Amino acid sequence: MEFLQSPAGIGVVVTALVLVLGLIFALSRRKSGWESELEGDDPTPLPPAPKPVAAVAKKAPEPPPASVFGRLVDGLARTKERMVSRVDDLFKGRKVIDEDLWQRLEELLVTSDVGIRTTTKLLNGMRAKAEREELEDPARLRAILADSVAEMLAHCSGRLPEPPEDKGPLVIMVVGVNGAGKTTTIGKLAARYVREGKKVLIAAGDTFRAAAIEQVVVWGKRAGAEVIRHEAGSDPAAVAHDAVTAGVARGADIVICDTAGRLHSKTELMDELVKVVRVIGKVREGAPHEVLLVLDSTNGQNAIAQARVFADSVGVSAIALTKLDGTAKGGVIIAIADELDIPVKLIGIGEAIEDLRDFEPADFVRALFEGGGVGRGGNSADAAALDDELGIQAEALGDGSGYQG
Ligand SMILES: Nc1nc2c(ncn2[C@@H]2O[C@H](COP(=O)(O)OP(=O)(O)OP(=O)(O)O)[C@@H](O)[C@H]2O)c(=O)[nH]1
Ligand SMILES: [Mg+2]
Repeated sequence: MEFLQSPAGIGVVVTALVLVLGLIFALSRRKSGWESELEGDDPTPLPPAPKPVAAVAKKAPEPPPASVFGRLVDGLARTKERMVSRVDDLFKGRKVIDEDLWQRLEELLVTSDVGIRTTTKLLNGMRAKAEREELEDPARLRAILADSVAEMLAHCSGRLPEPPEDKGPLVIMVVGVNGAGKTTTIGKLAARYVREGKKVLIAAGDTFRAAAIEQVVVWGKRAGAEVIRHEAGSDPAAVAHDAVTAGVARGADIVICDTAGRLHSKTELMDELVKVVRVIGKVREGAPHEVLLVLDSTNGQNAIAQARVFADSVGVSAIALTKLDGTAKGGVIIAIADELDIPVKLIGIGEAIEDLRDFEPADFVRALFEGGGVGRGGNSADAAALDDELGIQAEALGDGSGYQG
């Protein structure tokens, strides 16, 4: 006590108080993840919905050095479990290839979302091969199945086009039903192009919800791409018009147009997409160069029906199949390859920025039939955290948005 009353003691107490107050002040100035990401390093916050405005771009983050093939194996773990592990169980202990085996294999593939039509085609080919080679060992059928799937998938892959020679931007329009993963795919794609040194503009064409525009702004900052936006509720065709015009004027390499999710069965909403396509074509001849349909693999066979309607309305030129990591329904990709005449160019195997891949059929089949290990699967905690950060409400992705009608 005496020490505390002495000048030296008072000095110590005052210094300690100053340190504690300083610490409390510093902690109170820290921002939440969502807040800091939206504001970036810029001390001035984004203006409230300016018309149209470009979001500030910052350097795209490098993806973490993960084993590329390992992530694919992880991502496909649940589909592998549903399809290939059950095939292995089926063959185990069997000595002959008989009718019962073929029937069970058929049932197994149909219930793995391969679909009846594609399963029949696969099995007819396998039966013919087994007869030709006079096969007796059921285990040999596993390799034949893997080859047949690989052959089917090989016909439906492709690459996104390069920016055209005339120096104008490549225009990619992204469409799909509500919550399929359009905006996330655009963010990942933009980041990839920026990493390759390309100048990217994103059109925040989902004007239906203000949160959808903010979501694009966050992805734009994360990717290092400019975002062209209008106010919520404005005409999506006008946003696309301004974005493509800006892309031409500013010498962008790529313009990616987001659109609001819509139920493929709502004709007036599909007509709105047709208008966006028309307007883009007026600004830049030949555009959009790619109409990318984003399909959610957890929709299984329903994805095929969606693809048919979108293709009839807006002429889909490529498919991105998302959420393969969270589903056992990845077998649907085989049906997509067989039933639709549209190449799958991209696959989504997680929410992280590097989880968008070019679709490589050979790697895909290898990961399914050869890759070992147990995957992360499911909609991970990462997903919830990212949704939180982006301000996405679970109900906003479902019927609650009202947009699907
Ligand atoms: N696990 C996983 N989740 C994904 C993937 N792609 C997208 N998602 C998640 O799916 C949810 C919906 O994604 P969005 O990009 O907002 O979907 P959207 O099609 O733009 O939705 P709307 O704008 O409402 O039509 C988000 O939680 C994403 O993180 C993927 O490949 N794997
Ligand atoms: Mg969206």
